Amino acid sequence: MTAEQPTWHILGAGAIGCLFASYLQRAQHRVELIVRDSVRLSQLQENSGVLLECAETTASTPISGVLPTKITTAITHCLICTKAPQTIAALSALKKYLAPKPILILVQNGMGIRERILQLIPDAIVLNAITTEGAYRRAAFHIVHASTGNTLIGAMELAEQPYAQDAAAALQCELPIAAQENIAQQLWLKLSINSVINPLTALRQCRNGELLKLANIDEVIALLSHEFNALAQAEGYIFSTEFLIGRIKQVMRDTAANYSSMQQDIRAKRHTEIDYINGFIVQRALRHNIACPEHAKLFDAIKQKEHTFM
Ligand code: KPL
Repeated sequence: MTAEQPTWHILGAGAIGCLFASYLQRAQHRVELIVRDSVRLSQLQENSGVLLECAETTASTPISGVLPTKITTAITHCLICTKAPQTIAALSALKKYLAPKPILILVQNGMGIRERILQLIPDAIVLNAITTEGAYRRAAFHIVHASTGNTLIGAMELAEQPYAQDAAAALQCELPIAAQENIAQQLWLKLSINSVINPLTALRQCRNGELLKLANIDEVIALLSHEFNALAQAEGYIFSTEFLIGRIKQVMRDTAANYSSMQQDIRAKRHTEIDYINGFIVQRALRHNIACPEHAKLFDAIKQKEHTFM
């Protein structure tokens, strides 16, 4: 490791944040995991870092944890692994510790956060990552790397793509991480998948694969994909509706045994990412005068659920 290697701050100590922290630390990167409060900091210290279960092995990786108010190393590179609704509040607390032109990499579901971060931190370089690594939390700072995947990092602005290349190169570790040129197209594809699977599984409280057994599922997917595609095209992203339908059903099959993140949020009575998934779609569609009644129905239904426990 050379002296120019950055310190990677990781915001969000959930399963994905801990997964990246562990693999980066194991590859001898400098890592600081930003934890919410002193209770969590003590848990991390008592655990001697993060316990990572992977296939047959379970090993602990010492990770340095830091409270948002106690950061001493200016944040130059940060992986943002919080959920979309928590991101702005978490970043606001860190604003005074950010170096000029910080590289902030969003590793989360949903769209619309980048614009809000740029309002808060106008000189930030905000990149997006899409990861298919599967991880879940067994206990505090004890995670299971359930399935291996890959992570793509890219920039929404062409001029910022070199930052994505540098970041992907600087993040080298055992996890496959690469730069992706057309990340925006990939993010829109992911949005189409999340906009169907997440609210439907949350409303039915079922696993992803169980959606395929619903009598009217083909009709529901087709309606949602059709609305989504009209918006995507207006935004300059070209897919065929059949392609979207095929991908959505493929992800339902590939992740059949999983509970989606929104299903888990509703079950745990947590705020969901609906504002940044179907809410984002409905809002963007308004700008183009495109009607998205089926997405609006899902948005309203999830909001109603949230209101019962907020
Ligand atoms: O991204 C997901 C999520 O749960 O948020 C999917 C792809 C639906 C997998 O569960």
